[in-house]
Amino acid sequence: MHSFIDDPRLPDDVTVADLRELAERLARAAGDLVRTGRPDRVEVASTKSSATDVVTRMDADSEALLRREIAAARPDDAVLGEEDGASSGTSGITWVVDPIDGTVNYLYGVASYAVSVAAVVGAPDPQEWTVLAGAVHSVVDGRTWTAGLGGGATVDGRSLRVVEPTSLAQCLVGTGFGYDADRRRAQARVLVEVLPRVRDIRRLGSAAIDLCLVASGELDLYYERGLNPWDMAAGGLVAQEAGAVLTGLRERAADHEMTVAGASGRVGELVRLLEDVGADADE
Ligand code: LIP
Repeated sequence: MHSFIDDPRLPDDVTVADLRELAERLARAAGDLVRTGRPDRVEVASTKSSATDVVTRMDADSEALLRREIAAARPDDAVLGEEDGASSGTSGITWVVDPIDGTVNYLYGVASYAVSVAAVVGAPDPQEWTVLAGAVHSVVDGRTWTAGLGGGATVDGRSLRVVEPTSLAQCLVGTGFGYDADRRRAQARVLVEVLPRVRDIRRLGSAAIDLCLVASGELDLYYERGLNPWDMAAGGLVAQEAGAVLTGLRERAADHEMTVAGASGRVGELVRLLEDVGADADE
């Protein structure tokens, strides 16, 4: 297993454990803001890729807090955030943050939304970077998943290890849908093929939490097309460090085209099914 203790990309002044502790502190601090600052009626501040791809004032405030805290703790690091994009750094470490993952759930008050914080080296290309540490803080129930590369995964300090279900038909599978109508139509077509072959489907609305639920055994598998790097950077490491496989389709790594996560045997079955039904296309 690669040791980042002697990796030249890791600055001398920090360890993976340090980054993991900071990621947890950052995710919890932003989560506290999101929790305590949620108004009775949340307003849409703006939209992005479609009229349903919403941004709230709290998305912006949460990311601003994350950026302030990162600048205070590690001023030479870069940041890539969902709302304010990329800011440069000189240390080689980039913080990849989603200030509220599950924004529509936050807007409606549905209890599945999180703050996701990851530290990577090798940015800006997600296909080239390595996630060193991550934390996902579930705002409503207060749980926090963390992971460090080679250091395992925990939820609220409890170590996690995925268990292999006996068959695909026994698997509880999480998924999600995009904001574009044509993509949603294609995703529904894929769902028609997946649903009868698995135990059941859960569409919980936050990729970061979905990936962490795979790590903690509350989902057996997860797949989604169209994730952004900040949706999956921290949760993907948590899943991997809990023993799950994180992959794309057709020998690709997990990326915007497709992300699949779960115990190795069952992931292979789901990957083959998704490939057969063309789940990495919007036709
Ligand atoms: C969300 C993802 C979720 C997906 C939603 C949305 P956001 O991210 O975490 O998995 O199904 O459509 O993209 O937009 O709330 O940060």
